[in-house]
Amino acid sequence: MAGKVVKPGKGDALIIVDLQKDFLPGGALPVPHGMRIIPIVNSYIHLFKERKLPVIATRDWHPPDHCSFKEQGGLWPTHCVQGTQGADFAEGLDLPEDVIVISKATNSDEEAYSGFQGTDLDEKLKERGVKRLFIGGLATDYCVLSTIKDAVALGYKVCLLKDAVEAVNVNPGDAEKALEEMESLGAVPLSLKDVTED
Ligand code: VGL
Ligand code: ZN
Repeated sequence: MAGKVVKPGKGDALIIVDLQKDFLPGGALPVPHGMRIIPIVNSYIHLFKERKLPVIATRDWHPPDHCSFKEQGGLWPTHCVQGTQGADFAEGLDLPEDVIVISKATNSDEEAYSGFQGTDLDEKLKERGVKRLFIGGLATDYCVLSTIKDAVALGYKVCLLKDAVEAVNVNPGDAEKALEEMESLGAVPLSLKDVTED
């Protein structure tokens, strides 16, 4: 779409979903090519900070016996255990000093893919007058998808940062399916050039 320029301004916020070591190559639940998005996410961060707009980073923050782990009968290898290195934000990620960190899936008996589920994210956004969210991170087909579904349901306008997401792709085609679903819900797909071009 030529000429699609969206300038982040008042009422906008950036949400970086689960850009943590365990979701990157070498981690416990690596997203293939997850590293690719780090410099791009950093460019979005710099743009939002320049404009004094809120930057939020969600993190998967599980207790050691979380129900999503295979040992507990869940789907996933043990990952993002609270306080471990794997749960740290990615190396090279330029989170600002005043980043708002949202920890999720912190109860043993409850899975939470969405950054809104069981957190005060909605409250924090409303306090700051946020109406539109620019969302990227990991993984397209799980936590990004769920966060965007909840954001739309809560009435936020959503821009999907298409160049700043990567998928787990447990089944081939999951990424495409998730992208289609998010767009059909009304999430507007954008790339860096759409927010930086004059
Ligand atoms: C995620 C699987 C398990 C994600 C979190 O951040 O997308 N995926 N826990
Ligand atoms: Zn998890």
